[in-house]
Amino acid sequence: MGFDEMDVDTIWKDGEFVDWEDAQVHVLSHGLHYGSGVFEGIRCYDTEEGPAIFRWDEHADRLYQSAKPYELEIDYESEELEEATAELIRRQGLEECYIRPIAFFGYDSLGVSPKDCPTVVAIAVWPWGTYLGEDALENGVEVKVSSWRKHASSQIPTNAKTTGLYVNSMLAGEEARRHGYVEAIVLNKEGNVAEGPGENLFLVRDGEIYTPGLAESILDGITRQSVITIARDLGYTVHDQATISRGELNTADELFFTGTAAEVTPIKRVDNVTIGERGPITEEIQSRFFDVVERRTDEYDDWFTYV
Ligand code: PPE
Repeated sequence: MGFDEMDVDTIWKDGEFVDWEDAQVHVLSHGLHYGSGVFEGIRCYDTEEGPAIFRWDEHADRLYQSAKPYELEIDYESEELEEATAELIRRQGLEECYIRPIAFFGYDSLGVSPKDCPTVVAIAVWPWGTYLGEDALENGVEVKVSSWRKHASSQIPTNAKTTGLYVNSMLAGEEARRHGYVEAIVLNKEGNVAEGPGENLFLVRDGEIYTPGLAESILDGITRQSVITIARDLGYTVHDQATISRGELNTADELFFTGTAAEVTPIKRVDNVTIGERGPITEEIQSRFFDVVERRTDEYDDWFTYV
């Protein structure tokens, strides 16, 4: 669904609330030419206490951390961006939505060096349903191991959520979809499992849970961190610094993706190998995750900002 079909009309840009169609940038903006921006994806859930933003602080921290290697100065405090986001949600009467803060080098001059290019900061919110298809959460998705590899973390900081990185995700995801799959799994330079184009990956074997470690060219997903905590609190052993070989995908008892957009999505097939319908551990974690984010439990209340 395109933005024009959505009931949203306001964007926060550089300190002001502007009409949706006025949130423009120049075609010679640095960020457009060189992918020199950082962004976040955050969800706000519909709860009995009203809209609740999930893990604002962690997302804001990651935004500032992502900007550091690029010396991209973000002249707004987390609290200011959080208040602007809450105001966007209130003004547009949204009960639940996706939140997209972005900061990038704007318009001044071109050339790889951003020199005097100012930082543009914007936040948009809009309704965003299930990421990987209507029935993905229940029935799982079919994925293809991509022929594209993830950037090595010696080539680009893969733990920074940088706009330019996502052409790699696009190549992997579109390749998978051209072959009839819903999503890709991307291997790292060593040929081990990294993550999806926009998701982290978890594997279940013999009742224990594994997810690639931070040195495997992954984004340290906030859903990943939340699922690790939730799974441990449910009593599971979670190996969160695992190295997972490609072959282990085939012998997994269960596989699932995590991400802000993807939430907790089971994987039912990898290439020609059937993993199976949503497994019991995936189901337990997924159901607990939705109980948490939709606030059907009092636990983890410090993960939420009520709008
Ligand atoms: N890895 C990548 C490469 C990634 O883009 C995401 C989020 C994750 C892992 C999971 O991170 P987290 O959201 O903090 O749990 N992908 C975002 C972008 C999706 C898009 O299509 O745009 C997201 O889920 O918001």
